[in-house]
Amino acid sequence: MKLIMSIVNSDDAGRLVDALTSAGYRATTISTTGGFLRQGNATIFVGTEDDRVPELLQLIRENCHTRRQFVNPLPPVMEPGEMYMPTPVEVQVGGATVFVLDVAQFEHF
Ligand code: 2BA
Ligand code: 2BA
Repeated sequence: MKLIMSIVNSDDAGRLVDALTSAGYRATTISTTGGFLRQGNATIFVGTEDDRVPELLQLIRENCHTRRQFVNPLPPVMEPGEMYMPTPVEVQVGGATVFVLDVAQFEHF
């Protein structure tokens, strides 16, 4: 058995969970925050059998889209009287960041 942990854009999470449950997967979603952009994203956990992982990855691929976003980098430490003009930096975010973990034991009481 595997535990698939997917970090996805909040806008894609609902559609992805619908697709997963329709395909018979069980899923749990938690609200998370990206360390770099400090914006909300969603982390979806799915525990499933090894042979269902490829289909699951395909569903993630189909339902999560890549976006380009502009961010202002954190300002440097300033001396008194210095001025800082922030230049936005373009980053590519998502589709999805997916970790596939081996499950040592699974119980459902
Ligand atoms: P954030 O940390 O908010 O990162 C958003 C996007 O900013 C990233 O998109 C990446 O393009 C860029 N980025 C992140 N850290 C960077 C850095 N140190 N230097 C330069 N650019 C950086 P994605 O790679 O698609 O990641 C989307 C979200 O997935 C991330 O949000 C984070 O919450 C999570 N994530 C991605 N890789 C991860 C990893 N290896 N471990 C844990 N979480 C990860
Ligand atoms: P349980 O199987 O007891 O699951 C309770 C909650 O535990 C689930 O809430 C989900 O958050 C989490 N969970 C269970 N198995 C999981 C797994 N393999 N991976 C990740 N998270 C897991 P809900 O998703 O709201 O489901 C409530 C109940 O609805 C479930 O109780 C199950 O009886 C049924 N159910 C869930 N998904 C289903 C599906 N795709 N088809 C048919 N019945 C489903």
